[in-house]
Amino acid sequence: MFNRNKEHAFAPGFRLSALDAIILVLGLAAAFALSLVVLWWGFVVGFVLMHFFLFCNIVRMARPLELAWAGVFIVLSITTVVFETPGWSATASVSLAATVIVVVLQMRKASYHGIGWRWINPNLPAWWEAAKCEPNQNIEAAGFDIKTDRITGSVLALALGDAFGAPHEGGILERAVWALIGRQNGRRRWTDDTQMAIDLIESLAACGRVDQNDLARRFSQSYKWSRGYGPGAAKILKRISRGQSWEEAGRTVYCEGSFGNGGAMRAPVVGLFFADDNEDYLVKAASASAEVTHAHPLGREGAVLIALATALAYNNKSSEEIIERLCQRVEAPEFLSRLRIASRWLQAGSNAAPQTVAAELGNGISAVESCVTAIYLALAFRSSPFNELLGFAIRLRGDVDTIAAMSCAIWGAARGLNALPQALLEQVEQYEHLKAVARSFAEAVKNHPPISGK
Ligand code: R7I
Ligand code: MG
Ligand code: MG
Repeated sequence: MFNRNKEHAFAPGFRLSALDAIILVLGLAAAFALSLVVLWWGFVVGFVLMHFFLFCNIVRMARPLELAWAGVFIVLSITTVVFETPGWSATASVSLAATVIVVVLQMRKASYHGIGWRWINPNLPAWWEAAKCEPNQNIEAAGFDIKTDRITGSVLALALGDAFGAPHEGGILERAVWALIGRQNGRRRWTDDTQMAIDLIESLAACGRVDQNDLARRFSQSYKWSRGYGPGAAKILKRISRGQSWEEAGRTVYCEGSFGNGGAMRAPVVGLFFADDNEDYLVKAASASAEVTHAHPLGREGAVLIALATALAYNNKSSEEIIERLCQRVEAPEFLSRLRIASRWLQAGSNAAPQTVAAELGNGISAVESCVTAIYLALAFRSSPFNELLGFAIRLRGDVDTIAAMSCAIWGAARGLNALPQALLEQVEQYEHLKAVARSFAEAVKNHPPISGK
């Protein structure tokens, strides 16, 4: 059985020790030799040996399920030997049915760590980390709080993607500026992406809904040029600070409002907050949260896609279903064509190169050129370690902080806090404060009254 003791290394997947190999080889030789004497002797030894291999090495079965299977097989074998009923073929058939049942039961467990665990149980690292911290507790029985894990994981992953992506964002000038101001007390500085996500978290927790006036006030009060806001967003927020309404300010810089990705980069927070609510309501809330600074239909639709993808990932929907639901929701053909490409790549399991992703899906500062890219990355790396996702987002170039923030937030909603590398988290500016914000947000999400429609 999977050992939760922290002294043991995390080593899921197929396993074969030298002793296992010796037992298998000798056992098979013995089965062959016995079958030459009495056929069913050889059958019994070979059948048991194959199950030993399946349970211990392939599926890594828990002891109680192994014993249950062995009980069925032993009872049938004894009655076959003593009373010649039900016979060896019935014994084999019933035992094989029992094999299927115990394997399925094992694969449904939060601790499943046999072959294919990355696809079957992608939350295993989170379970392992949690179990490792509390070796004396039975995490499954204690009800591992997956909601808190995923909400805090998503928020902190957003900040990680932002802080680690920021030094790579934009052209040579932006990178030179960041080289000068990108550290805060030796830790990695985060940018507008994280600041606006915090503002949105605090507003949602205080108001229980998207309150655009409250949001405009918080966004404008938090504004600091050194967080690297987009030029249009910076102007809008300064105008709001000077007393202009957000409705007016948002349309004076760009007449239809901004189509930048600034509305989408904070939208994972909306997806988490309304993940258990009516989907139409979530969509309206995401659009309204973006409208305060990004009134353009494409700016708002980018936010809707990111919020919905986060909510679906949080609810453990398959990557196929997530893309399908987004395709059904989306209105702008610019997003739809990119979603179709992402869907094709995901279905084919093809690992598109960073240059191909940048060329076909985009790596720019507009919502159209970044939102589907972020969704694709989160899903393509869903079962991979966090560092692989972050590394790919950096190699993609362009608007790295924002694409990393959005994709990491969606990834974090699926994989949870315990899948995030602690060593990286501790390098992020104000990590302890961010963790406290994420934790109290998780409580606010879990406690807000359900919204069934509107
Ligand atoms: O969208 P926004 O808040 O930018 C966010 C980005 C993220 O990468 C952050 O990390 C930060 O670095 O900036 O900022 P906006 O200024 O609203 O939009 C970004 C850019 O999109 C603008 O500077 C414009 O170049 C472009 N843009 C538009 N161009 C023409 N017409 C946005 N809307 C328009 C438009 O209507
Ligand atoms: Mg930024
Ligand atoms: Mg950016």
